[in-house]
Amino acid sequence: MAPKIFQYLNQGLVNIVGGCCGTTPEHIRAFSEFIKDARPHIPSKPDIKTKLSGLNALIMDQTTNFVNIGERTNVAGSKKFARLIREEKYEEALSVAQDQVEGGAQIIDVNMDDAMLDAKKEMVTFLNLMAAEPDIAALPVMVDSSKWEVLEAGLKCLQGKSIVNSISLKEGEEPFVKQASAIKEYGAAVVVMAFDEKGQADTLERRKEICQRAYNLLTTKVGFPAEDIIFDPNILAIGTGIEEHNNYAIDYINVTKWIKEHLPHAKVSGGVSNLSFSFRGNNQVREAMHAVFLYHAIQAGMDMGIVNPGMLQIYDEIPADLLELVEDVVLNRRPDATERLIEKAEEIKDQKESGTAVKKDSWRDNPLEERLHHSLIKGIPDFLEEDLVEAREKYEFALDIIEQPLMDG
Ligand code: THG
Repeated sequence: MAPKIFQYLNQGLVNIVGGCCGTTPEHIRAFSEFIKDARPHIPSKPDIKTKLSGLNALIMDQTTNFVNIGERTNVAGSKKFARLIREEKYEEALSVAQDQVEGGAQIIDVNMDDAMLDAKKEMVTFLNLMAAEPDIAALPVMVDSSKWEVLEAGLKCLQGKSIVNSISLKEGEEPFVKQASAIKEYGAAVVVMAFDEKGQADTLERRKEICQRAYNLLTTKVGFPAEDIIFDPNILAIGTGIEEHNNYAIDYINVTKWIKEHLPHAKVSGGVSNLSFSFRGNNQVREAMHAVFLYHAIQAGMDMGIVNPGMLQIYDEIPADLLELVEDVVLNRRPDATERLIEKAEEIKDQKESGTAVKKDSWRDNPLEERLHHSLIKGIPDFLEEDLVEAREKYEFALDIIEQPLMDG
């Protein structure tokens, strides 16, 4: 036994050698001969990476591309989701999360802030339901609320390593430090908004100033791991017709570059759909704006973003004329950029209205059995009622439906 242990010692793998039932003083004496000059195992230095998780790990390093955070499970950001929560249709509300997973979301943002809802109660209910769906529970969760008690209630439900969205210096340093310490204790990462006692940062300088101050407080006073800090330097609406807003996207892109250079290991995120609020109702233009913005922001170092994952346009597929107009607005390239894009948006809208109806989910055109399989496998309850009525006509006994198409699925 002693020579066997010696092999491990030589490879530097061993911390402690001892005996168990069956080892006698003679064994221990033989071991101690071998280990006289041995050195204990030296643990390798952990590499500093942002590590998040649900049931699966999401480790961010040089090989990770931009990380999509699903925005749709937000009562303030989706009329449909808000209605489902208000009506307590949780099964269907879960399918909103499921759709985002299928659409490519790698993190799920959940927000229940609504004056008509008990946000804390809804957060706890929904997070617990999400935890029971394997595809959804695989992902890290971003608890999104402006209320600390909601964030903390959320943290208590979550397994793995989640993200708190968000804290800021809005109310000064004391609550900021206190909340950050609690988040560290819970083992979560944190989104820090560029907001302080004076308000929301809307220039490049203000963004830098607040991010630097928050970073210093977190890394020195709180001892927060720098790789668990995610800055959100405010993606604000552009193309609003107000001149002061024209440089918002550029400022965000520039502060992103600055954060990556000056605040080691910190990550950069943002709510991408905010950018196009003034083009609400025109998704083609909105998606083109998001694609152009992300194209430049990711090059500047943006690591992750809250997006509608199923609706991400590809930069290279934007029609050339639209691309030029959108790029003029996003990059603030000419004073009449907004007017020109509005004109184009009207034109696109008119074309749409004279066109045919939007295409529905194509899997709904498949035969009955395949639709049942799809619903079952993906956990989509929305069409079960109509499909089961059809199945009851086709199959003689209800049990046959279970034993055949459902079991096959
Ligand atoms: N930073 C951080 N967190 C955030 C934001 C941010 N959380 C919320 C928000 N901003 C990001 N989420 C959304 C979600 C949806 C939309 C915008 C931002 C959105 N929704 C459609 C709209 O309003 O037109 C809704 C359409 C519908 O009802 O389906 O655009 O910046 N840290």
